[in-house]
Amino acid sequence: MAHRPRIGAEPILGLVIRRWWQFFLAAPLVGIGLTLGAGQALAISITPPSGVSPNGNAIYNLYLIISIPAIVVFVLVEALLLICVFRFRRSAQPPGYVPPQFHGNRPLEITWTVLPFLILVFIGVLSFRVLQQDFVRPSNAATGLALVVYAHQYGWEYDYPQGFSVQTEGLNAVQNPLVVPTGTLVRLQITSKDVIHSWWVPDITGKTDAVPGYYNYTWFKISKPGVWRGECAELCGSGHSSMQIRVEAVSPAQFRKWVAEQEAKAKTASVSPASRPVESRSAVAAATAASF
Ligand SMILES: [Cu+2]
Repeated sequence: MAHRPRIGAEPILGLVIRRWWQFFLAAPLVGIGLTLGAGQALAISITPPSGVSPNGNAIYNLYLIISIPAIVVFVLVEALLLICVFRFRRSAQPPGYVPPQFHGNRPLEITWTVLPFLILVFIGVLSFRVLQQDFVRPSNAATGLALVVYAHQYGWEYDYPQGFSVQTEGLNAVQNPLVVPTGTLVRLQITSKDVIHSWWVPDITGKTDAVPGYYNYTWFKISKPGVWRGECAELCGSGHSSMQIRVEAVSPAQFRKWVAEQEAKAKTASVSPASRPVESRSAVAAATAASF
């Protein structure tokens, strides 16, 4: 029988020491409870947003599918660990007890090698299939609106095919959102003017790196009007945390109205659309401009 210390003058501490294993078991549950409670209070979810664009939604579904083997493996491993720790603990065995000695078990070893391998292959294949969809450049015919995005420390510039641009600097993305029409496939051609950044709005799509001298593509097709926020997802300097993104989806009619306003503003300000890549001004730009 294990020796149990007595602390009569300190009943709570004594209780903790006498029932240490119960507290040990309860701690993770209390931790999970506190995390969920705090998450709810702060409106934080343990799952990603379900997505207002097909590719964002595919990432959400991927997360749910991968969670199934992850939770099964977690529960199995933790249960086996706790069973071994408590059931076969030294203090529960007679003095001089030596556990049974095993020297290999081929079926068991093959199983615990092959099974995790198959689970990882399943997760890997599924992840590559879903995530690469984000970076496939949509064809000109499929694209409803082609934008060119320039990242810089610490803001974004969105060049519209109609000849004007929306610029954000740090936190003022709230006043200068990227406005797009609903139900339209929007293609982003993303690059950077200085260091590597990453364009990420979790409700809409995955992360797309903005790399100097290189163009990455992503796309989205937002199903309903609304405003969604995001941020630069690549540590890019001291102002990284302020490099906010705001996307506002409006109906095609409202979008046309907004475009007309921006064109009028651009005319009066006589903004020069310098250093735009060739593609944005070419046939694609003309085609997309004509559609709005
Ligand atoms: Cu950045």
